Amino acid sequence: MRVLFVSSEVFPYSKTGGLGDVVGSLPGALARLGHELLVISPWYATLVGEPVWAGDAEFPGGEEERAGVGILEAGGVRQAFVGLDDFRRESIYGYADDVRRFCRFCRAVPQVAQLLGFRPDIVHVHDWHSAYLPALLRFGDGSPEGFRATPTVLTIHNAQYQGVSQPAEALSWLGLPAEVASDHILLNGDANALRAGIGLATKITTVSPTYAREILTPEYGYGLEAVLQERKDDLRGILNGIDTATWDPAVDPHLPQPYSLADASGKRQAKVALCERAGLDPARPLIGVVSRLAEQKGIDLLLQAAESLKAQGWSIFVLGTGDPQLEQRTRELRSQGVLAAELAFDEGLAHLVYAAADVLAIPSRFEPCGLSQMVAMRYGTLPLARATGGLRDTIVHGRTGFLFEEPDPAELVEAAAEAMRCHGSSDWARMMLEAMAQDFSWDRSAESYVDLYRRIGSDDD
Ligand code: NHF
Repeated sequence: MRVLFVSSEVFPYSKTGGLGDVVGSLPGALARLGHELLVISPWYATLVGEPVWAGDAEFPGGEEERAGVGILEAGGVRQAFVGLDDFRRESIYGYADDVRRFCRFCRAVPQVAQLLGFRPDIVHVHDWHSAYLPALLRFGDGSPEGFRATPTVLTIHNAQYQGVSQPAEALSWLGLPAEVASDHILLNGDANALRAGIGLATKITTVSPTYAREILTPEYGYGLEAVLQERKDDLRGILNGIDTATWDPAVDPHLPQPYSLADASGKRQAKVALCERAGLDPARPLIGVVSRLAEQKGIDLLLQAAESLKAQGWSIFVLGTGDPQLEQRTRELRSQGVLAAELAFDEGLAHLVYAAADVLAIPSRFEPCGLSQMVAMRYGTLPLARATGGLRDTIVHGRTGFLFEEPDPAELVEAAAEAMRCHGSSDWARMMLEAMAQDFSWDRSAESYVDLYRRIGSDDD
């Protein structure tokens, strides 16, 4: 099958979070199963890599509407990058006109695929940034021949971010007629990209079975629960995998000494290296945090619990950037000696923390899938996590990690106390081995996506 992926992020070219990781590794797994993949993403000023110029794609919407297209090929997957002046900025997101920027990107996508001679059997879009594509393919007047009827899949990586704007503006950015808004785009008076994708994609997936159930409720649906309920029969949770070649302690170049299930002594070396760097005592058990510093991730809960965790005997090391208030609180606790932290986005240091920590804290309020717990387990680091979304689906309490139910610092502290009692015992060693032996590769999930694509193709679902 020919599958077109469309995403705002693709690792290693662009990434702010797990979306980039997933779109960076799932297409390769699909290609290994024999499918033909093209991934289209924006050509940011900050892009990592040097695409080869492939020409200009003209797309509907006025004289000036043309995009420069660059291509690269890696791991059996073709990558196309859409060059628009909108993407020549310092950051990927965070601008008042983000919805307009990604509407324009979506409008260019069919023409970019056409320029490259790629006629997809399936268009697979990810999160709100590309969620207007099903509407554009169906109702837009500029899709190249054959694109209009192409089946679409929308994967929701995070239902909280929806791409909201004024309805009249969205219609003009997309070049769509007004009746499309009332039927498919409006939610509570606003134009909502994710709502449009949910209503119009042929199938919808999200990144874990538990999150697929959770988003049907007001607590996790962020206002989309009713639309999702309507499409319940077309919604499926498929667990993410991780790139097991990148995340492999046996060959990880960021570690002082590689290690594996057979000989985990390099894990100790990693801990010594991190503790030296951070001024921590390597004899104490270590809780690591590698996360966006955001309310979603429950970082506020961790910071509230930090003193009690320290009193239990833990050291804490936090790596991440994000919400200025959470960054400030982290700095305060660091200056009080409660924890160590680096407020940075540092891929190499993240590898070291995954290896060095005894426990990785993931106290998320919601977690569509979560990748860090899978990485942690592969590195023999036991997750200490809130039982939600993909965390619930991938961690077995008392066997491969420690789970707590409510997003409450007291519950986090209690679960950490259980982990502390277990630490150093033969149970701990057994848990580490079981965690390291888990298979979080993409192979199984990639097959689930192929199964979904096939069902759409054969119309028997
Ligand atoms: O793993 C990739 C990621 C998820 O839980 C994560 C999230 C955003 O919040 O699917 O997307």
